[in-house]
Amino acid sequence: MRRDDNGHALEFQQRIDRGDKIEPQDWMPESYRQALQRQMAQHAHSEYVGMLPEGRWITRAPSLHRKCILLAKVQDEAGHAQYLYSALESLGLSREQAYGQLLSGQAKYLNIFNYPALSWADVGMIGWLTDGAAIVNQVPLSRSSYGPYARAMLRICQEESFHHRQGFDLVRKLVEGSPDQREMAQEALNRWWWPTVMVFGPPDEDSVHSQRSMRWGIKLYSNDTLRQKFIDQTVPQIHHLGLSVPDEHLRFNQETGHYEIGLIDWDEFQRVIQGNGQCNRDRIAARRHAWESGAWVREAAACYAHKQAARLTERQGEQNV
Ligand code: FAQ
Repeated sequence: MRRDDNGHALEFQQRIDRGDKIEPQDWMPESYRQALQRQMAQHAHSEYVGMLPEGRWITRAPSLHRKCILLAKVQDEAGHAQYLYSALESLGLSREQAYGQLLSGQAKYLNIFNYPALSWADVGMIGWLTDGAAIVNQVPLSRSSYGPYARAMLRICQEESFHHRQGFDLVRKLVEGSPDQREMAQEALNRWWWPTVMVFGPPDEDSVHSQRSMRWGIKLYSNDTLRQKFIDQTVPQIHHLGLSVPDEHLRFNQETGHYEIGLIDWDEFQRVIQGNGQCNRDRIAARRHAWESGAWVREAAACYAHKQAARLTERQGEQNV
């Protein structure tokens, strides 16, 4: 770092500590830019890949009403990816580069989207648990230090909150239904509970990026803090529905006022995020197919933009004569 940069870096940290927002045109340390790019790209890819597990249920939704809700939800996730890819462009990472990182496996996306949605109850679990976890994680991110990221989060969280409610409502309908439907809900909960608890990332002592990201206000709370918050708010909801948490070690600690859970299988988490989960290959293949079959749209849009720019230059030339 040059001497000038040291001065800049100090001033930059002071701005963050004061709660100022950093905007795209502002000076920022290269390592801040890269840390943001990594987290925001992972976030954008999660929204984009996250459409796939539920998406396959759109044609099989049990009623028109449920189909409309699911269609709207999946479209919302596509919109979230759009906001985040745009916010990433403001950091100098183009869409082509971002997709390239996703398709080559260089960039990660959330572990949870590498599990299959096997029954209709899974659609409810994804909305209730995964979107529930996303809200716990993302509401604080709406106070993140990078302006475009924080502003994108405001809108995203409002929509995620609708997703969370529709997931809860779907599961509630099932548990109020026939014994088979209730069993379907419990079976789905058994499969989704642990992967959702893992969504918050590795335990604090193994989290590589947390300390620096928190110092820079890129994330506001540690992985374990948010995981605990999610558990404390979700376990009572599970009990309210008459379902049980698939964890024989779960207990409520009267002294701390928090739930304690059994051991998380971090080997499974590592396997999944390294690309060896049940659906990793299918997810990336689906996204590669979408990228390749959309090539003609990108070419047409670029050609149109080029023609528009040429027309504008021509008109300006005529006015100057
Ligand atoms: N999955 O040092 P840390 C949604 C990686 S989408 C996969 O603790 P950090 C929409 C991490 O990247 C919601 N990988 O990392 C939807 C790093 O690897 P790297 C998306 C994970 O960044 C809902 C390594 O492990 N939200 O809801 C995971 O400080 C329903 C070490 O980890 C966000 O992305 C994981 N779960 O903390 C759609 C929130 N956790 O990069 C459809 C923004 C960690 O060095 C249906 N992101 N890793 O190779 C964050 O808050 C943070 O990035 C964390 C991870 C908390 C995810």
